[in-house]
Amino acid sequence: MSLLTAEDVYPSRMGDRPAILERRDPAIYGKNAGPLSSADLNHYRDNGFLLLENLFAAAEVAQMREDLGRIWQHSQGSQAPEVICEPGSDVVRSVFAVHESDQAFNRWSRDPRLLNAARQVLDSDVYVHQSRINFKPGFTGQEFYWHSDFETWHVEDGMPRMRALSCSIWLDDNFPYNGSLMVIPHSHQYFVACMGQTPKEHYKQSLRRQEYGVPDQDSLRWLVERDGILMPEAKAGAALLFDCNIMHGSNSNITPLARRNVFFVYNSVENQLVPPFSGAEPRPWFLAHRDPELVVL
Ligand code: 6CS
Ligand code: FE
Repeated sequence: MSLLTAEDVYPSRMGDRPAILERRDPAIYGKNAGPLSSADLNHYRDNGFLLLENLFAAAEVAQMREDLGRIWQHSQGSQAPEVICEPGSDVVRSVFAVHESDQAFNRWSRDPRLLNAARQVLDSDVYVHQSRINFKPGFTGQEFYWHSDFETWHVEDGMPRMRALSCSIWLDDNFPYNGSLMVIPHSHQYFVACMGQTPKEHYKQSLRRQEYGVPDQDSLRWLVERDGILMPEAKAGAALLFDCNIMHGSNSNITPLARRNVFFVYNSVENQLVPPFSGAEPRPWFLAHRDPELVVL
């Protein structure tokens, strides 16, 4: 595929009318052997996500919490652009590119349990498109409004097709009441084209609270009327694999119970980024890895 001629098969933020388009890519790319069973693959294909309970042992969760604690400490008061604070406060919300800045998270991002699952679903070698820690602390952790990650990665980063998989590793028990992730099952089969032009350097605002690239209410209603909303629940140590285009979001966390997670996005090497479909400058390295820095895992 030439970088100059990549066709925009998922136009979004082009006008003043939303639209729901059919997905034009498979969700499961091959029938390869790997850690996921055919029942797992079918569940992922039909629903757009797969919950792997107890993927990480208690000792690994304890180690990852320690690694995360170190990042939390370093990020306090940091002016680094990878550190994102909650809207309207200086509480740290997310830290991006931890697989680059921290050796321990670099190792976790290469964990064969995750990599082999990603390779199996995407049927190719993969690299880390984005990594982040979401802290969602007790009392102060704010919501993430409904969105498809792919919509942003396509418009703002130039990810051409839906051939990426996110993996969220849960470092706390996820209950219905501590700001856990909600997904609309099957929504990955539709692309909700959003309204409005993307402002310059939108990411500086959107990572605290997103305003562009958010779906309209009628489209959300349509998706939820068809397939409802699910909130996967599991103990710390679970990992949730989810398609890059599934519609998801989460409520704020007013409980005392943190909901920390580590998030790695694996993209197929056959789906490398092209210039953003918005026509704007690409977002910075810590949000979207581009050639020539690509490290195939
Ligand atoms: O803008 C992004 O790339 C990120 N924003 C959200 C709300 N979710 C996915 C991704 O980490
Ligand atoms: Fe997201």
